[in-house]
Amino acid sequence: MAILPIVEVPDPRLKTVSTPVDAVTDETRKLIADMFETMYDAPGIGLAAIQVGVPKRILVIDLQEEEDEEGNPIKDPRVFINPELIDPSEELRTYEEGCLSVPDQFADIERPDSVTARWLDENGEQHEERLDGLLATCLQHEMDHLEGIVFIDHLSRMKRNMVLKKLEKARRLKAA
Ligand code: GNR
Ligand code: NI
Repeated sequence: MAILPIVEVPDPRLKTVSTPVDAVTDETRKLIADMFETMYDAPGIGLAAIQVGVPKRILVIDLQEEEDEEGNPIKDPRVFINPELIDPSEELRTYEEGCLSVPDQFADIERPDSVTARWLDENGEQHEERLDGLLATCLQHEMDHLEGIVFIDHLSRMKRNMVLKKLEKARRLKAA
């Protein structure tokens, strides 16, 4: 397993439309293992393959919402290969989103509150499930990455430029 470098804005690779996985192989499973290691290390609750430079339609998510008696997060790893969204709810919900490719920047984004998702798991088996809450939000955020969209692309140009300026400033401070 390996922690992979995370691609950050304004890297043009984040604008790539990722291509479907045609067969789930050992190579796919190795990438997925590396994606989980990278996501847990970051730490983040989701990661799309393009965020580690691989333009394939693969996502990993772990909300880690549950804790054990010692207060340590209980792992709940979920893999989504070639995911599709069906039947998004008319009801929207606003969540303050962040992204490992836009480090330390957050903004309110409105998305459908619940969605039905269809996807393949790491064994190539198909799943279909109605998802809501943070999982629905996170899945939609990750699926945007597969289309080359980052959450700040949902903001007005003025708000997006504000976030990008703050990010540049934080990077300059870090480099100094
Ligand atoms: O770690 C992450 N947190 C998060 C918070 C709210 C909505 C979406 C996310 S996903 C993000 C990790 C990431 O960049 N995935 O692409
Ligand atoms: Ni992201």
